[in-house]
Amino acid sequence: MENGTHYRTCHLCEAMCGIAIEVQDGHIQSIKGDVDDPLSQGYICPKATALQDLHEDPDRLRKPVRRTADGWQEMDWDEALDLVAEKLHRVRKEHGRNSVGAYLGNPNVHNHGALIAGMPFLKALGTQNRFSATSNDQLPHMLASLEMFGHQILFPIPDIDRTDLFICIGANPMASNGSLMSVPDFRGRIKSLKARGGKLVVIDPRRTETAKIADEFHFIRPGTDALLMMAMVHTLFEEKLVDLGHAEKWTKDVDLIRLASLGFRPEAVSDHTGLAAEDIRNLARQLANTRKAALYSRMGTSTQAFGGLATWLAYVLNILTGKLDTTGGVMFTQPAIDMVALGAVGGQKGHFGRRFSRVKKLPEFGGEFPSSTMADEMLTPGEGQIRAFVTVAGNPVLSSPNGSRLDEAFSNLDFMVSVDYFLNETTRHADVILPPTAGLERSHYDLIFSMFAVRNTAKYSPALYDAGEDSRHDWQIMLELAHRLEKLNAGGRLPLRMEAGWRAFKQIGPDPILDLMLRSGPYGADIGPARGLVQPAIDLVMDILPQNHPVRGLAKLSPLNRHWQDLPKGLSIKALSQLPNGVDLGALRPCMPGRLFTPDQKVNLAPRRYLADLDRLHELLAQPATMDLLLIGRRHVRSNNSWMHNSQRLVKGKERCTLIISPKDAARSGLQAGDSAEVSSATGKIVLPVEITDDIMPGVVSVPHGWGHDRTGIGQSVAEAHAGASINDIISDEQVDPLAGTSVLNGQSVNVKVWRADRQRKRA
Ligand SMILES: Nc1nc2c(c(=O)[nH]1)N[C@H]1C(S)=C(S)[C@@H](COP(=O)(O)OP(=O)(O)OC[C@H]3O[C@@H](n4cnc5c(=O)[nH]c(N)nc54)[C@H](O)[C@@H]3O)O[C@H]1N2
Ligand SMILES: Nc1nc2c(c(=O)[nH]1)N[C@H]1C(S)=C(S)[C@@H](COP(=O)(O)OP(=O)(O)OC[C@H]3O[C@@H](n4cnc5c(=O)[nH]c(N)nc54)[C@H](O)[C@@H]3O)O[C@H]1N2
Ligand code: SF4
Ligand SMILES: [Mo]
Repeated sequence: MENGTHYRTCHLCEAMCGIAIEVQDGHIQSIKGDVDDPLSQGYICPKATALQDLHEDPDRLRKPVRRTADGWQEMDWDEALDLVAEKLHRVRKEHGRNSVGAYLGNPNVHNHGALIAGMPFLKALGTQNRFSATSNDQLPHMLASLEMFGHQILFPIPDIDRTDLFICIGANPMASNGSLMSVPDFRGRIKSLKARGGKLVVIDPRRTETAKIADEFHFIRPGTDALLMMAMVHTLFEEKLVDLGHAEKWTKDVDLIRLASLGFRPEAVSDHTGLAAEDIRNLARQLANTRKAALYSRMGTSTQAFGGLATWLAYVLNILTGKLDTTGGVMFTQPAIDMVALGAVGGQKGHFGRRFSRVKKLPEFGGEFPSSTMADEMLTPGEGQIRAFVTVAGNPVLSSPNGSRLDEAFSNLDFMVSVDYFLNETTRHADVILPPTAGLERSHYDLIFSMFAVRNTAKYSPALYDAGEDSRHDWQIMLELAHRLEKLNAGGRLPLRMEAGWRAFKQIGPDPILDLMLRSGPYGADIGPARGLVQPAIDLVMDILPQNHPVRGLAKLSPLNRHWQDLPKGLSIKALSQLPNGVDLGALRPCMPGRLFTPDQKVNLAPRRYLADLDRLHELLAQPATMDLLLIGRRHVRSNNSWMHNSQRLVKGKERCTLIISPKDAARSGLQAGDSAEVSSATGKIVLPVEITDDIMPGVVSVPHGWGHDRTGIGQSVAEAHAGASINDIISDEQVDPLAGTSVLNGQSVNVKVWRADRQRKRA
């Protein structure tokens, strides 16, 4: 590797910050923000520098390992891949294809190789028992987009750089750097917003880091956002503030929304939400009366008992006030690889409720069942029970509700394999762990988050480090397993052309396909010259891709795609390689109604399943406001879901896995500064230090997720020394939002009491 500066994109979170890595004699000297990156313009958060720690981490697995009576034993790749394929095949043959379960975790989405190879891998697994982080996360956004716009990933993104009013509900972008809104340097962007006379409003049960830079802040009782938003809708109609702007022509059922809102006067929801009626009215008035305004909602409003309704209503409020698809409102990103269009061409606009899970009859979304029912499917005997499991880049023991029950479920399987480079709370249950390369050892292109960014940009980075002969990328592991499984399924032999297809795919890897996607995309270079060399290989690959694989749609797209004629052209991997800082494709642009995917080309403002779910909201309102202590989550800028805790520079300093509690509730529980608290629910109990502060609403306590590294048998020395406790050990997997099956990660009831040291016990 050459000495000098290597530019790439940080792949840890959705913000896609550009980084500049200084390398000397093969060693990283520094990791800094890339001032020439068109999206992040030099901003990075502290996690970027920890990419070096991840790369150099001695605890990171680099060879496959197998569990034996004498501990973990290294294996050769071929031996490991053969063994895994054979075990999975055997279970499938004996117990049917749904006896294999699969969970795909968050980092897959930051990995274009895993995304491209993921579909043939899942097809080869052939199971309907698929799960992912989606149902602990953005499922309500996907369902609302599917029902209203006809496409599961067509998300309205705040045009934050041009808006004059940003209303942020249930999100903390100062810590998270945005989600379904890739927004590096949120602080800087809010500073600019204020400098142009704009305003930030935050609504959250905790006075978060984002709330602290807001011009207006309101506490809200967890789980009541749908009531607040319905009352805002009510105000819009009552005060004749509804004005859809150009969306009027292509939006239907406005009157159904008016009727639905009738029962939700601001006065009626005030007690439940904790907001004064006049404040609710003012929120609606500000949104309506500010021409460039965007209302944005995220984790706090999606992963709760009324997450489906609240997320839908956030979209509705933007539409009723004419903010959809307008400058400074909420707009649709038009990235260089348009996964929205590709998905549509491949018949992948999304689907919901086509089948229901075996045990709890929960609906599938996009072919996945809710993660809250994963343990049910493993632990409940009968036809279709999951007996073998595959995890790829996921740690559900810490990230899904009722982690202890998942511990039990995973430890009772016939076989488990994890594709992951850490021995952690989940992978410790595996029989074989297959460790992929880490971020700096592979090329990078943000297929997914480029679609959710506040600006159109594109960037491709080659691998910084050569991965070496004896390592495998995620995509290689997936393709190797898929190929073996398909072969076993076919009785040991595949037709010659299929065999050639697998070999070609493994040989070319994902990047030529990425190149084709770029060239055939809206800013693409002419497809012609690209075809020459790789086309025969790609033709073979097409043959083995599932019928609905988005890549199959490439042939039908072209740089001359009707809706995109005015865009700059010329992108390919080669072109992007010459622009290592990335390329700016401009601010968000209006693109409706041309980008609607509903059959009638109209926004469906009042889908039936949402109207039907309003009965539950009426019931909530009819009951007195709860007096229970409600648990919510939080994120910290130096933490990343359940991992990156093995980096000393990230975990150092003040303990972060604490219970945040108000002085009032602390006094009621007899808690004082310096104490530890036992937080319990019907699901379990955890112990953690308390932080007593007025920054949280009385009646609410907050615990971050992703901690709890004190389980036995994990191999991350730094993380174990900063173990913390797992919030998901006290979150019930019985509670889901019935609308979509999303986990209720915020707003469950808990009890809190003082914890005394003599009761301490290490977890099994
Ligand atoms: N209570 C509560 N629970 C939550 C949340 C919450 O707010 N509150 N948030 C939810 C959300 S939004 C999410 S997205 C989920 C995340 O939860 P998961 O999807 O389960 O993922 P992570 O916790 O990020 O764990 C990532 C795993 O992938 C491994 N890994 C990292 N990079 C790679 C890679 O390149 N390849 C492979 N093969 N493995 C890799 C890591 O070692 C780690 O084991 O957690 C959810 N859980
Ligand atoms: N540093 C860091 N960055 C991350 C991650 C990380 O783990 N660490 N994870 C990444 C991932 S996978 C995701 S999905 C995104 C998530 O990004 P965000 O959605 O911004 O995530 P959170 O910080 O969890 O913000 C949720 C907020 O909702 C509030 N809240 C809880 N319950 C309620 C409620 O009932 N109503 C309202 N109105 N608010 C409520 C919480 O107090 C919290 O402030 O972050 C990404 N970025
Ligand atoms: S905010 Fe931090 S973790 Fe996220 S992409 Fe930027 S540098 Fe990486
Ligand atoms: Mo997430």
